Amino acid sequence: MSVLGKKWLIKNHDNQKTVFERLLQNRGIKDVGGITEFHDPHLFNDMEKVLQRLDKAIQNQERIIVFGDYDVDGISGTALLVHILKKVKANVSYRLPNRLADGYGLSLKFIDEFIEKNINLIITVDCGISCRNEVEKANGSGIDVIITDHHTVPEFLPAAYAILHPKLKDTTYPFRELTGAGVALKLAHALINKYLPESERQDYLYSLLDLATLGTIADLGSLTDENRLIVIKGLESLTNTKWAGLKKIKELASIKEGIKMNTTNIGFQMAPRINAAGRIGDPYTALSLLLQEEEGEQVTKLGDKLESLNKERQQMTEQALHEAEAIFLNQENMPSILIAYSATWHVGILGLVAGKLAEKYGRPAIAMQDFGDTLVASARSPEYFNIVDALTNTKSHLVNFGGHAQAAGFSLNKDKLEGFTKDISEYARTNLEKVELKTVLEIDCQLSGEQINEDLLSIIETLQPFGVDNKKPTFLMEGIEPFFINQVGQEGNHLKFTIKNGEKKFPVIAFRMGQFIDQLRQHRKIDLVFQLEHHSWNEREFIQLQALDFKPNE
Ligand SMILES: [Mn+2]
Repeated sequence: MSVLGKKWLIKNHDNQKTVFERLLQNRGIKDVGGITEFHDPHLFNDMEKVLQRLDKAIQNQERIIVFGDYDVDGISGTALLVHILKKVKANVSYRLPNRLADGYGLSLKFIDEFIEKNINLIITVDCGISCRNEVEKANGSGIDVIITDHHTVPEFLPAAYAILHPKLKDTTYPFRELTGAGVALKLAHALINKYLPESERQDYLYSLLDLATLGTIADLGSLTDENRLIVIKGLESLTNTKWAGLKKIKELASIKEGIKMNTTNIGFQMAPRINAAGRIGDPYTALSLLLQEEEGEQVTKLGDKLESLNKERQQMTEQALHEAEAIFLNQENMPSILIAYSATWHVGILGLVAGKLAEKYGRPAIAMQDFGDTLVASARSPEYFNIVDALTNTKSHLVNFGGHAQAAGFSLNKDKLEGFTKDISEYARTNLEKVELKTVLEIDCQLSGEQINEDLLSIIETLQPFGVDNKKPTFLMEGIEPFFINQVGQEGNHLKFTIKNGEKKFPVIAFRMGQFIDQLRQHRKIDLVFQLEHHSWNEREFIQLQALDFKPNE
């Protein structure tokens, strides 16, 4: 058994092929090139209609409101659309819901608010496709609604003035996997082409790409086709970003200006800071920061606020996780579905807690905030269990529920908790009976020490950016000898050692694996799963293995 208790899955055993051929085959691609030009924004059926309506609004200085979502995708999509609308002199303002007070999406009370504020035109970002009632009400009050969204298309569409959505049934748009910020980018692109002089177009589009990239990565967009191009160019743009707010967030994450950016910088350093605002604070803290035109006091103030929210979010998540684990680890057998609730857990961190539990224990997990009479819940699940099916099966206990196969949200009255727990536990037990409850570690292929060299590393680099549908290449080496084993890091959390395979030696870093030092020392030979990277030390650059898991070689 591996030290992390994971099931290792080698995707490619075809030794006739080169490592690179196997990496391409595993990703379902023939070459790494991909598309080099953005798709024409006019391939969206309604784009021309949208441009004409916006032209009229700009000419007459009608009041436009951009209504976004409170997550990174919604916030960065809103920011980029507001930037371009200001640039073309539209009379534009913006509105975001509060997760706690308003919940997701456009609700009727916002339409009342917009009627009162004499808004003429609403443009949604990353939401709206399910808002039939709200659109109807807006229509009745003489407000036009343009929907830009990427969420699951319902059976009946809202009667909006126009809809930009890559998954509409009759769409001619060639790529379906744009995120909310990606769809907003396409509208921005069309506006740039229509209003900006040709000499400015390319630079301005380039400057919006870093915002679109934040949304694309944070929303786990498939890094293929146009998303891949957005992210490649957006990461370049972010290296020396034009926006004061993004500069500040990079500074808070200790990322120096001019240093080449990667998807990990965004996914683990920048996006969590932006998300913290929408999770446990006010999403405007993040949006206002992204909208700042110049560096200065305001940027510092908003940045500091975001940083303290993010620290608080981290502490809250860790504390809740600790409390949840204490419940399960005290039980004799860990249940097939993990269910935990507390009055002190904030709604904004429930998804993070459930996600971490599901990932760590390889089974569905539900985290709930207890409001006394009601409970609000987030559920996460590994790919072998459909959580929406499970909730559908137990819906007689629930007030409402919704989501995807691996992530859902719901609420229930407390007097139903016992019945719900019993039924969904039974459902999970039955459906997971034949499943081995282990998280799977996918491995591209096996390697020998001789195959690890600079050529292989440069080949791997051509596959970047890494993310959804294009994971960073992961390898296995069997029967290797570890030596010079040391605990490193402030509390000895990490391991550093050297491995020998054939004649070749390589340094290895194993983050958060300090606790396994004895297992490493006890065995003369191990099997190691790792990724390859460059590491520089004392102005020298060398190849380092980053360990993901290991087990004794027997
Ligand atoms: Mn989204």
